[in-house]
Amino acid sequence: MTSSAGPLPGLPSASRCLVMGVVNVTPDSFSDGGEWFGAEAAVKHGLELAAQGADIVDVGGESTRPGAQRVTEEEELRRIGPVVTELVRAGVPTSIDTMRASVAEFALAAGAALVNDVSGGLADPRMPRLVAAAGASYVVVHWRGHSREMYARAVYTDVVGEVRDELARRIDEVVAAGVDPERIVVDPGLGFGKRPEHNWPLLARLADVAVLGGRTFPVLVGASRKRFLGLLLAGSDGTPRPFDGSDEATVAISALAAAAGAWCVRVHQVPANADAVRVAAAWRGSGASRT
Ligand code: PMM
Repeated sequence: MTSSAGPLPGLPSASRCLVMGVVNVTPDSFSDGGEWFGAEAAVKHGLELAAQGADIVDVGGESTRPGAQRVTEEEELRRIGPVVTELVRAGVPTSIDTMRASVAEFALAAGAALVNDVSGGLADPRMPRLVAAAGASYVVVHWRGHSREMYARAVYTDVVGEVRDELARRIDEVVAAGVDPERIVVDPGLGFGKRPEHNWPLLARLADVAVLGGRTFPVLVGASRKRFLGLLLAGSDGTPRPFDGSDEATVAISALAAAAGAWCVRVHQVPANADAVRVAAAWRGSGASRT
């Protein structure tokens, strides 16, 4: 796998793994819900993430935590609208984290460079055509259903093989809808319809996840603060680490994923992850030469 996939328009080019900082404009996202709920606080946070070294800032207005209820389209637009608009105006490469074509359409018109659709085009069948018509870049995430039902569908006999097959089918469909394959990023969807034991093999085999239908795609990894890290780091009494207690583990994943050739890591805390991807780039770069 290579992290130097061709440059995606409007996004920094990938001579190292990129860092995507997360701004959840939600009262209930699973690790930072409520913190950046107001538009002003969310814009300020996005600018801070960019100043700390985020290459892209990902703005979302709907929580996808397990069990979450959907928000209305109007509410999602109300949440993300001013935040995307202001970040773009400030020159920050911005992505929109949404499953709704209407929300993506607004964000793209406002200047967002990337559509990050955790459903890979399954939640809103209009999404792939919209992305194609806009000529936008598209993160296709592996997904098996909305938050309410996602654990019921987390049943695999060969998680890497099944995720690859299902992602390959999604890619065929979005390409058939007109999306340029050069603008597709794939994401194994850690935690989306996956239990903790499913996430680890996907991470360990990122290079396999990248190669679908004979083509190598840039890979995005979203492990930051996810429950499987809290469970890994549980105390001796079995109590999972709280979300913000898994930031160091997130940095470890970023270093490992970047060293394995990931295109981008999506994280809540930028500075240490920005360092980690640089360490990985030096590590990968010197692997090519003998001393
Ligand atoms: N995870 C979340 C939200 N958006 N997008 C991509 N591409 N990949 C992910 O793994 C992902 C995502 C959920 O995490 P959050 O609620 O902490 O943002």
